[in-house]
Amino acid sequence: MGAGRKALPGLVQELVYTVDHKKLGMMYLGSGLVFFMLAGIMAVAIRVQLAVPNNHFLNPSAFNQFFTMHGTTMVFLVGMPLILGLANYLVPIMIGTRDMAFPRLNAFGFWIFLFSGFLLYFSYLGGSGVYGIGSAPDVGWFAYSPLTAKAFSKGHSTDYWTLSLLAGGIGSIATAINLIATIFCLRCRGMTLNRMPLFVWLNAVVAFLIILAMPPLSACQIMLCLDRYLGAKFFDTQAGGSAILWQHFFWIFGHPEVYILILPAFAIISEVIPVFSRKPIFGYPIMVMASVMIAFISLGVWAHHMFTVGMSSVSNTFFSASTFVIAVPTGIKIFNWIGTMYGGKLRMELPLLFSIAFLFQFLIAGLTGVMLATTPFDWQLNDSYFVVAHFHYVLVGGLLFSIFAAFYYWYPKMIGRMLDGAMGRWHFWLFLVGFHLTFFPQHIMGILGMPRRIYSYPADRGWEIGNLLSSIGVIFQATGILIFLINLLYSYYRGRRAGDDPWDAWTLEWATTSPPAEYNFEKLPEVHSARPLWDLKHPDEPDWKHN
Ligand code: HEM
Ligand SMILES: [Cu+2]
Repeated sequence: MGAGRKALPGLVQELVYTVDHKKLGMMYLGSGLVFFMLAGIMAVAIRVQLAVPNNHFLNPSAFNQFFTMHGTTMVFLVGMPLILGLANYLVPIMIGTRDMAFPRLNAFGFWIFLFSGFLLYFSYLGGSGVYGIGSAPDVGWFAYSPLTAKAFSKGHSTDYWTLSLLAGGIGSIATAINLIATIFCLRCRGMTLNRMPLFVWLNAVVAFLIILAMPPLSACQIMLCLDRYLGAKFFDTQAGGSAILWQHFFWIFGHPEVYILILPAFAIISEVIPVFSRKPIFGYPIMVMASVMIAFISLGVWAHHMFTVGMSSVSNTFFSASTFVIAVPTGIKIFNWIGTMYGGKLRMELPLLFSIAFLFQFLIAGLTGVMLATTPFDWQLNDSYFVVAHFHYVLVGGLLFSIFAAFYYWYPKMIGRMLDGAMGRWHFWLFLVGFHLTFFPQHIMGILGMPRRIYSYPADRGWEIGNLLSSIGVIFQATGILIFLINLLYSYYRGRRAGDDPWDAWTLEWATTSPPAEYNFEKLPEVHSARPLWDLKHPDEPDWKHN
């Protein structure tokens, strides 16, 4: 970057050939942002359609395609690349090494992710019969059987969806294996497991979760292909198959997937809060243990998505109870983050602002989650807008807010310039207000009985005000995002120079230049505590004296 910018063909060639974890990390982040814009535009279209009763802005089939593509894109093409991009970029530098364990596998992981994204969007070109617009997947992001059967899903849109997820799963498993090998084999001297930044710990846990949760997804995609192409009958109830089988496979993946997306958010928050409170993280070993517990328990709660399919009451009770249990380690974490801030010298910079909003919003998401885990409550509100509100508090209020924190925190490292603070504050406040305006009323609309995925609604149900507010909120959110994107570009050229360590932070990525050199460190570092840079800056009072 900086002075020696390359001409476009040179740059493209460099990116296509690269196996450098930093470039691949930024390519993940860049493509994640592009897909984020696509999925965002679809979200806006959905909300315009639902803003007023009896609306005809979209036609019903376009509506079905939009919410399917929005959900699928956000989970697999926005959430996944943004978290994997950050992990790719940061993990090797944070553990003081020069690259991932398998750089070529790393490039493979990125390209197959991008391929899976193209595959999903090519569906718009491959119509049923005529090749035209209007044939994207429309079976919802969890694609329940029997909607995906040949009889109900003609043409190839569902095939694109299946193959895209299959490819994406292979890519994320490859990257997860790579992260595990990197974290467990390539740490610099002195970086024992209990000195690793929590960011690295949590990404290790996420990598294990990916390896455990993705194969069931791939398995059920393969079964669906067999059903659709070779006349297998896995999910065909009329031929002795089981529609519920799909749901079990899907949610054995789908629930841990939520944690695959939210543990990296925890990882980001766990780096930001200490640095901006000027205190080490409170209860480091407990944080690690709680993360491992969360991962374990998350593998055993999948059927809380299935309380209404008619499982036995023993199953319902088991899955309800196991879901409650997960609130314990999560609660511990929230206490520890607050404990870290408590009595600290808080610097209200943007990374901390987004982190505090995260804490508040994730708490609400957790509470509505516990409510939904209560079987009779879920019988009432399953597939209502209450659920839409809940999962957006997790995914937007949790994941997305923490990703913004990450951008403000690490952009200076990646680009060498600070993001503009004034634009950052506009982004923060507009997005905060818009987010709550959009998703808070959806709790109430759900309680008033509004089902999710309806194309339109009559005017006499009492849902009008909620829906209108919800759609107005989207305008705020979109404006905030627009300012953020402009900021990313503007600061790339005009931002204040960052220097190596603009936040006076403690982990190794701040020990190298901004942006880091090709090989990260000229001489690999050696660490003596969990805060190596603190030790350097305070030779009289280093951390390692105390532990
Ligand atoms: C990272 C951010 C986001 C993620 C991960 C996400 C994820 C999802 C998912 C998984 C669905 C379910 C789709 C389905 O029911 O088939 C969904 C639906 C929806 N999302 Fe998002 N979303 C995000 C951001 C947004 C934003 C910013 C908005 C509004 C501006 C939005 C509005 C909607 C709407 C209106 C639906 C349809 C609900 C329904 O009727 O089922 N989403 N989203
Ligand atoms: Cu779940």
